[in-house]
Amino acid sequence: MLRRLIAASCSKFPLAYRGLATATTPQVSGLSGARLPNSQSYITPKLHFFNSVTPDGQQIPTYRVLDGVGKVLEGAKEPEIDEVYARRLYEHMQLLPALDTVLYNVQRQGKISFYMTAFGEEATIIGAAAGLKDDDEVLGQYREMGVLLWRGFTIDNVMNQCFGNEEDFCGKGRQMPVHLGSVDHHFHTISSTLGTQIPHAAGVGFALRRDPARRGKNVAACFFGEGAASEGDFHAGLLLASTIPCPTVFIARNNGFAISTPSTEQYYGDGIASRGPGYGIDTVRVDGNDVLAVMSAVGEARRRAAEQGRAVLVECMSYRVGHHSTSDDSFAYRDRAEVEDWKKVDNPIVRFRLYLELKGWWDSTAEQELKTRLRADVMKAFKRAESLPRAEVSEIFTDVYGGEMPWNLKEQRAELAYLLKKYGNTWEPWKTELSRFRNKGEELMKEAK
Ligand SMILES: Cc1ncc(C[n+]2csc(CCOP(=O)(O)OP(=O)(O)O)c2C)c(N)n1
Ligand SMILES: [Mg+2]
Repeated sequence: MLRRLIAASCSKFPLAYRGLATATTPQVSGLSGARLPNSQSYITPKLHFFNSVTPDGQQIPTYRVLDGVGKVLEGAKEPEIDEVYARRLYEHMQLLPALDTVLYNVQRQGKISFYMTAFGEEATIIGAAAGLKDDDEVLGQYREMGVLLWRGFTIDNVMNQCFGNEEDFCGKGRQMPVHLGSVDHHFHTISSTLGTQIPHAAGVGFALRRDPARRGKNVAACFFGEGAASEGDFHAGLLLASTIPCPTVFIARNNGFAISTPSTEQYYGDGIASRGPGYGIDTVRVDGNDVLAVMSAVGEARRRAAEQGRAVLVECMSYRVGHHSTSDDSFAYRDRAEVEDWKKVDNPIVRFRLYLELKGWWDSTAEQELKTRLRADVMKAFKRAESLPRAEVSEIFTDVYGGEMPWNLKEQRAELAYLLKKYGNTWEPWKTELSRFRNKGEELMKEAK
């Protein structure tokens, strides 16, 4: 009878209760070796509470390849990369602060509305980018511009998006700066509503698994901060990805802060990594300031995810050296000295440079040349982006819906056309604003009735 009941419930709930279908006849008794009906848990007479996923009750260890001065740790497996590849990693790590420094200041001058830096997280972001395949689908949070740059997204593309000019192919100026996206680079458009990308990434992984052309070849890679992991969407996403299951690599950037809230106030357990085993997900914690460790861990995570069609979780430990965004002053909630110490004591860029120097692949001349070149490239792109007009005003109504424009947008478009015709050439504030757009709103004015 019990068996028939189990079989009936299995056919109703084929996914979540699949484990029941294979369970042997339940033997709930005090005998050793007995099993409960829906679990492989063994029976014990000892009353034992636990609060750790490690057998010895210690915190989950942190995987590292390089020590603090760029030497390979004894017993660590050094990734097989040649000089060209190692320099490419380093140049991309250096490109991030080159862009961040200029764009942060450009925002301060009022030329762009907003900006977010990746100071301190260069190894996490570039290492993860290198561990993935360039056509894996990436769903980022907002600090992962480096993944796009690694995939060939240009400095001009970044500048155009931040200025929202007519060459901003990510969103034609309709998104805030750093809310990047590119179909060609398999990088889904950023939505900074925290956590939303996490269940989406489970769905993207599922879609990849269902596509015969990409099954076993590609994974979805989902980045999020330890703060975003406090959202319900984190739990929904991981549960979904583990039960369906989906080839999704979840990459937690644990940088110590969610704006002013320190990570210690985001969780009481052992970071984000301890949650993976709760969902039956293979998990690893990595030194996020060690680019080689991140690259190896994410590389192995993606291999497992693609091969097994299952989710994997990687927690990268780092420290957010910059302010949260241009809307934040982090010295209101942390000591300046703490930040200065982190920059010196564990700087991901310096650590990797020391590794390159030990290999004989880098020296101070190369360093100087790189910094000069990057600065020149960034400044050139900045000046160009600043000089370009915004897209036509009418673009505000395009691209959200496919097919015919819905009636409410048609109405709004007609109303704006009427207002532009009435005030656009006479009222000074509108005139000035319109001068920044291609064709100064004329294409809409012509439609005015
Ligand atoms: C749903 C939601 N709640 C609050 C915010 C405001 N907010 C923006 S970023 C942020 C902190 C996120 O911290 P974390 O996930 O650790 O990422 P980090 O900024 O450290 O990279 C908060 C609270 C938001 N964008 N979305
Ligand atoms: Mg954070």
